[in-house]
Amino acid sequence: MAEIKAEPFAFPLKRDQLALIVIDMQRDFAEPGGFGASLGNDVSRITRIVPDVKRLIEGFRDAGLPVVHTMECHKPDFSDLPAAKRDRGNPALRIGDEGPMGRILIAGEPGTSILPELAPVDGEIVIEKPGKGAFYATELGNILKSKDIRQLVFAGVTTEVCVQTTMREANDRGYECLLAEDATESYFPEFKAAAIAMIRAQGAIVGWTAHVDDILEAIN
Ligand code: C5J
Repeated sequence: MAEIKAEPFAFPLKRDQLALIVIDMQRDFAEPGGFGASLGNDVSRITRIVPDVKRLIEGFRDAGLPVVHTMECHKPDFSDLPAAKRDRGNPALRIGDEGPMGRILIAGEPGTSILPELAPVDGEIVIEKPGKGAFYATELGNILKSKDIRQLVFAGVTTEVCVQTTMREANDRGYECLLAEDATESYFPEFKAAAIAMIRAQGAIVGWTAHVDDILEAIN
């Protein structure tokens, strides 16, 4: 059987059931003036993974495999933004406030868009999600079901928040999940390391982790 070199053991690859999910590679998390920076984070940590995320996306495109992009964002009238989320933390700019790249994490604003280097191409699925998990209040589950996708490779940010939440949602829904270690990042290196350890602990209790090179070698 085909496999991807992974931890804690090889990932059993079913190529015709595989898709890539790229979580929230948005300007608001990666550029000065966005949401991540307004929370006091060093956003340069996020931009450093862009070349590896790009290689992974291009590898899936070359292999003819589906690529799904997610964007964390809310409706301009806040109807999908609970007060508990807007009020959380102590940011210089809250979700919905006007910043240098438009209203923070609001659909259609410049800062909410995906980084231009990683922008979706025609035919790729883009999921706008109001939660941390990409299955909550979106069509993602139905879309994957309609394409008979059963295995998911994950990339994007941040490892311990939206990436890990979506992996856990996917695991509970029966998907086999693999995190691309060098194509995900956190503002906190210790949280990234902990999330990776948690995901693959206890015999891949949430999923597997692997390097981009090993994933690309297996799918192409
Ligand atoms: C956060 C995300 N960290 N995409 N969002 O607020 O992980």
